[in-house]
Amino acid sequence: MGSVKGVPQVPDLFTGQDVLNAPGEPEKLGPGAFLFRQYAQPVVEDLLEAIRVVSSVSPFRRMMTPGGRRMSAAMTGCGERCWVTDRRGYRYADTDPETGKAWPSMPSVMASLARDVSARAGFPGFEPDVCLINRYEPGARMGLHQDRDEEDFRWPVVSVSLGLPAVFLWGGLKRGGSPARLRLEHGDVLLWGGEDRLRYHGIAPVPDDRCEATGHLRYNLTFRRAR
Ligand code: MD3
Ligand code: FE
Repeated sequence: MGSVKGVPQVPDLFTGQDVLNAPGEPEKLGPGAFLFRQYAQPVVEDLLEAIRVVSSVSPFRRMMTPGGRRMSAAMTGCGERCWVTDRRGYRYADTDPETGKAWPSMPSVMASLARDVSARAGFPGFEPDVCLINRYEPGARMGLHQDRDEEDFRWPVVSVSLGLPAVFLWGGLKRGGSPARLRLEHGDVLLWGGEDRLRYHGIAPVPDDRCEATGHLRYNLTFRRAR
């Protein structure tokens, strides 16, 4: 059990978990949107190691949009399939177009975190078949978009932020209007389901900074059920 000077140590009799380290209640951002601040903190190093393993098989690459622009975030992924974009369009692909091989399987630390957080947010039985991994260098961004290439929008999307902080832009169900801004930090977890599943969202240009965990990089993991 952890010990913090001056704070009584009260074990949680029901879960056996140290109360001081127990994950807090999420912040409710909308009817189906939840922010679990620091939820991934206990496994951040394992997640970063899992990213190294995945990207040693399927390297990060900056993909082309159908409009012919290269995305500023580099991407890779793992699971049964992964989201890709090129001149032909956006889609889920069962093999990595760069390697011609299957995507690496999803490391268990990733799958467990996604299942665990979705059950807590009221989405039991979520079994992601995709973990898309985005890597941002300072200045990289992601414009406002909807995630709508999945077959069944009843499943939520779970996102984990690692490394440099960034401002998440969070708009409405229709294009237009100025989005709300939310700072996301190393270890924060977001979940979007239900009525909020098709909200427009994006990432403002990542400020130039350094951090202990990743140097000058921000990573984001998004867990989805594509089929
Ligand atoms: C809200 N990634 O990969 S994660 C993406 O930080 C993506 O890399 C951003 O948007 C990133 O598609 C934002 C937060 C997020 C992810 C999925 C959502 C928010 C969402 C789906 C629906 C609504
Ligand atoms: Fe998205």
